[in-house]
Amino acid sequence: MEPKLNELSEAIKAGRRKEAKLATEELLAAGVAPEEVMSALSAGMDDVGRRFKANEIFVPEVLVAARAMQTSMNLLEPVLLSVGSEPEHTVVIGTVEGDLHDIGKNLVAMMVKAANFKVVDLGTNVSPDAFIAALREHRAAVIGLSALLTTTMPAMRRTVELIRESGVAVKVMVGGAPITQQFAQEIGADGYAPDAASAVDEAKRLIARTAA
Ligand code: B1M
Repeated sequence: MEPKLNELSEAIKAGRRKEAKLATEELLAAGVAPEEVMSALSAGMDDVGRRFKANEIFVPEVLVAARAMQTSMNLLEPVLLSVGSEPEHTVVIGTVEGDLHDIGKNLVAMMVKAANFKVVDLGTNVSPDAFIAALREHRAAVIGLSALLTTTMPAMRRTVELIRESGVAVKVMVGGAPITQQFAQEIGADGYAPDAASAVDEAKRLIARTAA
């Protein structure tokens, strides 16, 4: 299935949505693990990121690639979702105020859902007030904040500060390309994850710590 996985990466790079959809369907129908399909998607998007950074492509090309990736992710989601028991814990997740990037956050949400958590996804450009209101409404055990821009890292810091001031008891997990373990500690987050798979482990670790 290697050529088909490469074909999928190429379709993402070129933003060919229909091709990406078809390749994803074929890979899943052939029984390829969704995690492997996800790696092919990420490889395509990494290349898009590199070319965007080098000014070889611009926002419109990035957007069509992002849409193609989202189409494939929509097909992967039901396959990843466990058909197990009722979720015991809720995770509220969103991209911080001022930031419109959601592909990584969606991947994290998908993987966390697949690990049998209830996920409340608030989307992008989420204000601290909206995060806090959702935490109260859903009695979440964990909140996940995503940021992709260095310019929205202060919004992440502010969101953590306001969550603490609100007195809501919740574990805060942060992530996103510019976020580091050191920054997470600096802003008083409880946890940090560099990628979607680690975010699942981190959410579990934070919940186990609450229970202990
Ligand atoms: Co944007 N953009 N973008 N962009 N964009 C970046 C982030 C950038 C690094 C590109 C570059 O210059 N190399 C750069 C930021 C530079 C910086 O801050 N230092 C940048 C810029 C500058 C901008 C604009 C300002 C461009 C402009 O308008 N001139 C603008 C800002 C808009 C805004 O947000 N206000 C902008 C716009 C866009 C698009 C709308 C075109 C599009 C977003 C589409 C969408 O998300 N729906 C876009 C994209 C796609 C990118 C790149 C190319 C790809 C991001 C991505 O989806 N990666 C990106 C370059 C890059 O990262 N290589 C770039 C794939 C994704 C799977 O990875 O999101 O890192 P990632 O998520 C990972 C981990 O980070 C982690 O797990 C994920 C999966 O493993 N993770 C978490 C993420 N969230 C987590 C949360 C967790 C835990 C882990 O816990 C809660």
